[in-house]
Amino acid sequence: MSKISLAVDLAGFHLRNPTMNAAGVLGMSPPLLKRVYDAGAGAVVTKSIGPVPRTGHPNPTLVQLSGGALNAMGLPNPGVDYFVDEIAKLKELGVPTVASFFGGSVQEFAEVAYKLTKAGADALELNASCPNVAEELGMLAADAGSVEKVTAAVKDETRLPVFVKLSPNVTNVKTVAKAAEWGGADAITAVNTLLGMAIDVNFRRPVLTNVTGGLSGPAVKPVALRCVWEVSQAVEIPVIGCGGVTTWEDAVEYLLAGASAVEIGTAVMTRGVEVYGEVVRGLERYMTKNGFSRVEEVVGLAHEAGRHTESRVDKCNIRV
Ligand code: RRO
Repeated sequence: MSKISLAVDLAGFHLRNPTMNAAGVLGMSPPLLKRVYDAGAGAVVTKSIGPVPRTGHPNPTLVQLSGGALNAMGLPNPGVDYFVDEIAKLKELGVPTVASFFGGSVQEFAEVAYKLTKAGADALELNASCPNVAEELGMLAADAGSVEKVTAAVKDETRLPVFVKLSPNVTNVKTVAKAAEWGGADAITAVNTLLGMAIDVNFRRPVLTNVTGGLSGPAVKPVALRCVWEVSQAVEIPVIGCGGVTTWEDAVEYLLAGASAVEIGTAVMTRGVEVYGEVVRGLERYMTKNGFSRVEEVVGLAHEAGRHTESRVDKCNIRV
């Protein structure tokens, strides 16, 4: 039997295996992200970086729930100019780095992308979907036209692969994914956190100072998996699955749904960075047992079995 390769290529960005951390997990410190890589991830993703430093929301910004975690960090970051040196350090450490970023306008997105490219990032993840800044920045991913415009402006400023990270908090994720593809996105990351809230029964008020936050972890997996399924039907570019991956079985589900790679975030809180190696080893065993020699052979396989699940709306020739 031919030797198994776990390597994947995302629009020219080569990964030794199809796992990365989800943006925000373990922040952006080079030594911490190096630990993710050393633990087995194929590449690392930074916390989202913006044009200027932001302190984020006041505490509490994170609450652990039975099915995952709810956060309203509020995009805390030191600003792109500070981060230029951190990218250089990650390069020195030999860690393939995806720089996640955001802006408050089309122009700001483009400027940050330009700076991150010059700094030496290997790929960019355009965060169109932070759920925690609705007032100031607007939730870009809710508007397909804006997603297309921002993506096109970013693509004009960089030669790097651009992954556009979408929100599950929309009526039709396919429409937004298609808009990103029209704007020139090289891949879609599906999806960011699910908007939610928690209330403290003793204080009788919301736990998070921001009131609402983004839910992540096992509870969101069925929603995120459905988004990957739909997005992979709507676009030709690769899809990166994100949402509640904790075990290798979760990762395989995402591949079968149409993802070419997965991002693992909240599981680090419960399983530590070892989760990356565990998922990779489990995936390798699964491929060996089932006779797959390349990850691509697994991608989207469940669609072949699921043709009968096409909805009546899809058959009605509605443009997505
Ligand atoms: O910083 C945050 O509050 C945050 C971001 Br940028 C994001 O993309 N997703 C999320 O759940 N929280």
